[in-house]
Parts: sequence; structure tokens; C-alpha cells
Amino acid sequence: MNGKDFWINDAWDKEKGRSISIKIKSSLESCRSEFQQIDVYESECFGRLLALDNIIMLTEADEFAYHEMISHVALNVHPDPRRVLIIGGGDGGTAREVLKHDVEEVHLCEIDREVIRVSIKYFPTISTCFDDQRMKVVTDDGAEYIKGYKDFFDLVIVDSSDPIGPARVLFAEEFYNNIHDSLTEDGIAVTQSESMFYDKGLIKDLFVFNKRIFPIVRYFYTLVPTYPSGTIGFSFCSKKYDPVKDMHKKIIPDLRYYNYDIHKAAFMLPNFINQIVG
Ligand code: SPD
Repeated sequence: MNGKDFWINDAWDKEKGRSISIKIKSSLESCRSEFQQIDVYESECFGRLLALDNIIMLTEADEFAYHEMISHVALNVHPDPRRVLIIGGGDGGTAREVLKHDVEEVHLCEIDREVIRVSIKYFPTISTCFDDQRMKVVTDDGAEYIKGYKDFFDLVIVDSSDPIGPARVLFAEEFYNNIHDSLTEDGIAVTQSESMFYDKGLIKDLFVFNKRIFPIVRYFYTLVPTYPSGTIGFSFCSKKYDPVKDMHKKIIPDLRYYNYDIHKAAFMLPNFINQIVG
């Protein structure tokens, strides 16, 4: 960093000719795993930051808005989620939220064991899940791992990075067919589905094939200032339950973003995206 000001620009954004810049105070670790470049920084105003291939995965300041919404929406719709699979999510933030529910087992399938290692080392408030007896942590390709399960999971969460590099297969129709088959007859899947402002083409493709696969498919979103466009969305793919009509009011401890009004509001979409997913 040579004593000069250093800013990280999200590479997924930069490739498209845009930029979100976060000022970095220091680099805590920089390494190359078998799959990707991994960087942990201390940032000026968002706390510690994890980047994979120079794409911002999380910051300490706003990760809760992402991890709470990718988890609690479906966990508060399914009446009795016992078995949960998280694909990706090696930082542990999604599992931390899932474990706030009375679940029996959580499989976390992360392709890159180095992501788990740096998260345990540098993000202790995010990676709390790895000590929990209900966790089954696997380092494998999630697209392959899911093929080993039929009619098994109540909830599958895909906490992926962007559809380039190792996560590309997690945005393909075949993978979603395998998610469908791994779910019980009333199972739900929630999958990271990018920004409604910046990724309309991708969202359209996801919804075209997911509507062939699942009876109920909806898009919802959360606000994350350090992601491109400040917002990121999810596909809610369900065999039986409607995400709003079937919402429960379970007691969930220690939440900073999710509440029952936010749950319902997250599915109320602007016209331009309703035209694509509606
Ligand atoms: N554009 C970046 C999207 C990253 C989504 N996944 C982040 C992983 C946090 N657990």
C-alpha cells in the first residue's frame, strides 16, 4: 500500500464501468487459494472487509443486513425447518443467523477452505457458527454436493459470490433443478440473486427457468451500502409456502435489520423489476 491512500473498488462493478470505493487503512491478509484471491482489509469506515477476487463479500458494518435477510425470511415462512443446507457462505454469517432458530442440522458446503480459515481468524463475530454442534462443515463444490441429497432439506440457502469464477455454476438451471430435488415436499430455497438495478438480465434468466421448476418464485431485496447499487436481492423458490401470506411471527433473538414489516416490504417491488419477475 506504499503509504499512499488505498481504496478498494468492487471488481464486479468496475468491469461494468462503475465504481464503489472504500478507503482502506491496512491490509490484514492477502493470499491466493486454489480458487481465488482472498483479501482481508481494515477499512476506514466499514470495519473489516472481506474481498474475493477483489469483489466485496462483506464488511463488519453492514453484513447483518445481508445475512439476516438471506436467512430469516424463509425460516419464518417454513413452519418447522429442521435440516438446512447453506451453499457458499464460508464466512459463517448466514449460518450464524440460521442457528438462531431451532434447527437440527446445518450443512455448510463451501468450496474454498481458505475462506473459512480467514473468517475464523479475522471475523470472530461473524464466524461464531463453527463451534456449534449442529453444524456439518464440508469443503466441496456445492453444485456436486447437492446431487447427493433427495427429498432431504427443508431449506437450501445459496450464499454465493457473483456469477463468475467458482460461483458460475450456482446460477445455472441444472443446479436449480438439483436444489428442487434435494428439498422436501414443502421445502424452500433462497438464493443470492444480485441487484435489481444492475443485473436485470441475470434476474430475468433466473426467473424464466425457476418458474418452470418451482410453483412459487418471488424476488425480494435488502439494503447493503457496500454492494454495487447499495442493494442486493434474493430468489425465494418454494414448493408450497407463500413468502408473505405464510409468514409466521417467531421470536428470533438479536436482530438488527429483520422484522415482520421489513419481511413483507422486501417483496414489494418497483415497477421496473415487477415487469421482469412478476
Ligand atoms: N456482489 C457481491 C455479492 C456477494 C454475496 N455473498 C456474500 C457472502 C456473504 N456471506
